Amino acid sequence: MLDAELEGRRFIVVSNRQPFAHVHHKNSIRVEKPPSGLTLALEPIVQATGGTWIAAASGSADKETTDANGRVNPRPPGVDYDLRRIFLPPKLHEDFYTGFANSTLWPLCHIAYHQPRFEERWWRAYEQANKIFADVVADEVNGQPAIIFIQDFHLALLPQLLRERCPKAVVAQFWHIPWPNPEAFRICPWRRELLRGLLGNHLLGFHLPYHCNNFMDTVDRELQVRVDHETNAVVSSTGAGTHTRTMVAGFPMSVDYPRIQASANTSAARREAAKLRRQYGHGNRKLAISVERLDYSKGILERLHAIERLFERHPEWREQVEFVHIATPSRTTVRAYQDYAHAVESAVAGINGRLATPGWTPVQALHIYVEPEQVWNWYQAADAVVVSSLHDGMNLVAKEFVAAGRDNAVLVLSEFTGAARSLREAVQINPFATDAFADGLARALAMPEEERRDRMRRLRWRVSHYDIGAWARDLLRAIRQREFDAQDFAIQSAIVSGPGPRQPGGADFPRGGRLACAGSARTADFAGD
Ligand code: GDG
Repeated sequence: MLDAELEGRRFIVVSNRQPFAHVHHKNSIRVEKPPSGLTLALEPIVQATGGTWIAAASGSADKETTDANGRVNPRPPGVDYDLRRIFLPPKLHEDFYTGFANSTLWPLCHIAYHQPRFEERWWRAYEQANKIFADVVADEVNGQPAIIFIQDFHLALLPQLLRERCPKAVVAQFWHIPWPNPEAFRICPWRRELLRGLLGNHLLGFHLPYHCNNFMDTVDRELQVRVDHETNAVVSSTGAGTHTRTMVAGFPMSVDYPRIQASANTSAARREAAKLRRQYGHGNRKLAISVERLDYSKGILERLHAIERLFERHPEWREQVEFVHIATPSRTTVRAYQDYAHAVESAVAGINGRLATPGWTPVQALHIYVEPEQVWNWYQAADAVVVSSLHDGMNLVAKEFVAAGRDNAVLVLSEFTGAARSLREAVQINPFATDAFADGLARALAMPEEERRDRMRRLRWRVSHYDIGAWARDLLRAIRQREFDAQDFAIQSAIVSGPGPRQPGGADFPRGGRLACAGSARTADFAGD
């Protein structure tokens, strides 16, 4: 199905994070997959297209498992695509990844109450790392037609660097995190460089039309470009009378619904889920869980406050529910993440110290990495999953739970996630409003069986009708459409007055008018984002 959209061209995914790492374990080497929604969701697409994935190395045994051309060789069993690794010098990687990506761009875009830091040295490393990625991608493409699909905020400069070096390629990028409003973004000293880098894309995707609008408002404010709201495109001059056109569109990302559902419904998975319920819910208590990277944007402290408030305002739930929070350590080299992990540990200890009784621990914290299949078993075991993000581009945990959870389980979901736009049958909460959050938890726990089943049935319909396959197809179709439009654009420009932007209302986007390309139009039909 996806092959048809590619029409024989190579499909190259570029991200900082690799889909798997090789690590030394005792006396052998094992393959590890990162706790990343991005790689988990994209892997089946690269697998289905037999494409190539280019990413930074991260595992202790990556060198030994990579050949002289940078490719993982041999491929691990079950991997049907090439992984080409980039080995960034350690200091450069630290300044690029720990510094500019995670301590500058991540807080800047999430507006999540951690002040972004702007260090000149980190910025230089970010530029340098993007250039190294550009060298490797250009070498891989080798002047041939290809679709280059760049991921996320680590590689904002890469599209522009590739435009000249890969003239036959289509360059597209998906930005997995929110795009803030222009006022928030303008504090970044290198905002114009970042925006120019992103306008090297033929197609730039966000999860929500809301983020697209923020992005277009930002370029409108910061650069001398023409923002065409009619066709959702930004036309920028590249000098010498030539122009580039970047289509901006919303594609709400989703999950591999059939695979997750099938995995969580095997008899082995059900047995494991029952075991988890016996172990953590003691068979008769409700079991409410959370799954996330240990990250301040996920609102873990806010959730812990609400849980404590639940037991104050609704004491009938004492000894009747256990909260298990699975938070896999993340970005542990970033100071803010180290401090946050300590704050979470001490908040958990505080709640348990104040409320635990013999045989009942209100909150159990598992700060460990769990295999993906076991994460899905946890969803199957849970009576409720609680997602409390302060701001989240999408949040795939919510959608995974809908795929893997029981028919009578409840989703409690922060209204500040992208997922909340479509998952309307979740119990939606504001993580900042502790009392109301606590009441939302009580409502979810006390919800009658029939209502729970009805809500879950509707949620399943929404996620299964717009899963990761639909997302990938919509993106590839939009890329195709963008190519046709570019050809049309060149023809018309030549007829009218040589190269130059067309006026709004041209045929760039036949349906035109609203911020909805293939992705968001489908969403309106199927998922309601
Ligand atoms: C970014 C954006 C956007 C978590 N713990 C473990 C584990 N996970 C997996 C989950 C899920 C993924 O990590 C998390 O995905 P999210 O979407 O919830 O959040 P981010 O990691 O922040 O992802 C986000 C996403 O990109 C995709 O565009 O939705 O808004 O911030 O798949 O299951 N997986 C395993 N062990 C764990 O302990 N195996």
